[in-house]
Amino acid sequence: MSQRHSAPSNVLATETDGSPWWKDAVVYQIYPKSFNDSNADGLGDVRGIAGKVDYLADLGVDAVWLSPIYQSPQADNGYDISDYRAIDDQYGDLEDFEGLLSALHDRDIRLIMDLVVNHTSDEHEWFQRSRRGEEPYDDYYYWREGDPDDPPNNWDSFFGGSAWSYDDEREAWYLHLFDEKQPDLNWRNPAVREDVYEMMRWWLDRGIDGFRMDVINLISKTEGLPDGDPHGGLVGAEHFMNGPRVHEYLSEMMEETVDTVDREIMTVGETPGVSVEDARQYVGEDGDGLSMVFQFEHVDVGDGDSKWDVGEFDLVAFKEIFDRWQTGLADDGWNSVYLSNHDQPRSVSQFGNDGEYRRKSAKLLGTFTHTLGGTPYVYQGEELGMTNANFESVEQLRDVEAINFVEEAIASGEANEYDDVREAVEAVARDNARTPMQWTDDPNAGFTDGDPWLKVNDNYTEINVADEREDTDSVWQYYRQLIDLRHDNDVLVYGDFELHYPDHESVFAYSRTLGDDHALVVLNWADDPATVDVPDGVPIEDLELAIGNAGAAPATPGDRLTLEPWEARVYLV
Ligand code: ISL
Repeated sequence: MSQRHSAPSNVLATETDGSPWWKDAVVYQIYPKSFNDSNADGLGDVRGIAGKVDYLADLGVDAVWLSPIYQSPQADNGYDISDYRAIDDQYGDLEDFEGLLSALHDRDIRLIMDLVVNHTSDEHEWFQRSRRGEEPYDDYYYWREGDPDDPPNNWDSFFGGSAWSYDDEREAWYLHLFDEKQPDLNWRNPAVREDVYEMMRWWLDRGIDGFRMDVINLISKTEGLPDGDPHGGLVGAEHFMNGPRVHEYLSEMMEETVDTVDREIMTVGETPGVSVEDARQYVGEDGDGLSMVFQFEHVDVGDGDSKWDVGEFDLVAFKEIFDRWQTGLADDGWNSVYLSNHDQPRSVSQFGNDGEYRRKSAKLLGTFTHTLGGTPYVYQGEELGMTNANFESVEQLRDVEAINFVEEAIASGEANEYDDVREAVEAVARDNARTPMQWTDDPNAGFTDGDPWLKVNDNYTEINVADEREDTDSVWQYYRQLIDLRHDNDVLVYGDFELHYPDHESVFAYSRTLGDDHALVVLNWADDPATVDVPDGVPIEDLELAIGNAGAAPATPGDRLTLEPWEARVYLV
C-alpha cells in the first residue's frame, strides 16, 4: 500500500455526519466540447465552463462530472487519451483546470474527473513504444501474431466490425473493444496497473473529488482470449464484461489510490451489462469499494438486437428494472440514477414526449430521477428539456459510432442512402446528446461566437437557459425546486422504496419511507389521463403535495388520484 498523501490545499472538507457526501449529492454532467466556448473556436473549453460556475451554483448541484478534457486526438471525443496528465489544447491547460477547480470548490461544488483506462489512444506514448516492441511497454496491450487476414478471435468492437486491427509496424494484431485508435490496455501486466494508479494519485493530489470510471468492468478478459458465442448480441461480451479478475484489479486500485487520501472520494463505475448481483460486488459492503455503478438495463428497454433497432418503450418492463435495482441495493450498496448522458439520446425524446408534452414530460422525468434512492445525475441541457436533433445528412454527424453505422448500413446493402437510416440515427445517435448547450436565442444559442463543431439544435430559440430562467413555470425552475426538495428531505435520499401497481401500463407510483417520514410519488407516464386508487398502507391523511407539474393538483391526495397526461406529483408527510 502506498503512503498516505497529505491533503492538497484546494480540497473541500469531508462532512462528519457519518454519511458520505455523494449520497446526498446531485451530480451534473458536463460534456466539455459542447458546454460553453470562451475563445470562439467552435469548441467548448475549460474557461468556458469556469464562466458558468454560478449557473451551476444557482441550479443547486453538488458535484460536476467532466467528460474527458485530457490530451487526445479526439477519435472518440476525448475517450481516446494520449496524455493523462495534460489538458488538450482545445480545452485549455492545467492552469485553466486549477482555476475551474477553485471556482467550483469556492461554491461548494465538487469535481469528478473521467477516468478512461480500459484503453488509451494509439497516440499515447505507451502504445507508440509498445508497437515498436520497446520494453517494458511491449506487453502493455493485447498483441497477437498471426495471419494479417485472420483476426485472433471473433470479438466485436462496440463501434462495429472486428475488435482487432493489424499493426504493420509490429506485424501483429492488437485488441480494441472500441475504435481502432483505442487499443485496450493489458491489465494482467502489473506495470500497467501501477502506471494507472500513479496517474490517479497525481490527479487526487490536484484536489479532485472523484472519478467516473469509463467501461471499468471491461478491464479483465478471459485468459487466452477465446472466441465468443457468435449468436450473442455483442460477440465476445461474455469474455470481457465483468471478467475473471475485474474485482481483484478494482480492489487493488482502490487500495492504491482512493484509500491513500484523507478525504471522501466518490467513484462511479460505468459498467455495461451489469446485473444487480454483479453490482453488489463492485459497490457492496464486501465489494471492491466503488461508491456506485452506472447500469444500462433501463436505457436499453425496447431495443432489439442492436441499439439502432429501436422498439416500443414498455413502462411495465421499465418499472420492473427500477424495482429490482432499488430494492436490490437497498441494504448493501448504492444506486446511481440517470436517464441521460453523452452516449444516450435526450431523455425527453427517449422516455417522454418531446412534442406536445415536452415541458411536462421533462418535469416528470426530473421528478423521477430526484425521488429515487441513489445519486441523481443531470446531463447538461436535461434541466431545460433539450431534445434530440434533426440530422439532415451524414455530413452533419460527428460521432464515430453513428458514422460507422451509416457507412456499414450502406456498404452491406441494408440501406441505399442516409435517408433510409435517418430515423434510427435521429432516435438514438450519440450526437443527439452532444449538440451544443442552448444558453440564449442568439446565433449558435450563445454557445460560441465561431462555427460550432456540431450543429446546434434548431429549437434553440424556444429552448434556452435565458428564457427558462425568466419563466417561473419552466423546466429549469422545476429542476431547481426538485434539487432543493431532495436536499431538504432525507426520505427522498435514504427512504425504503416500495413500488405500487407494478402492472399498470402508464402509472409509475412508489413510496419512500424513512422512520415516520413518507413520500408518495405518482407519475402518469403517458399522453392520456389516468385514475388510480391511493395504494393501501399509504398514510394519506398526513400527506401534502410537495411538488407537482400540473397547476390543478390537489394539496392532499384523497382516495383516488386523477392525473393529467404526464402529470407528476410528490406528496410528503
Ligand atoms: O454508447 C454506447 C454504444 O452505443 C455504449 O455502448 C458506450 O460505448 C459504452 O457505454 C461505453 O461508453 C464509454 O466508453 C466509450 C466512449 O465512447 C463513451 O463515450 C463512454 O461513455 C469508449 O471509451
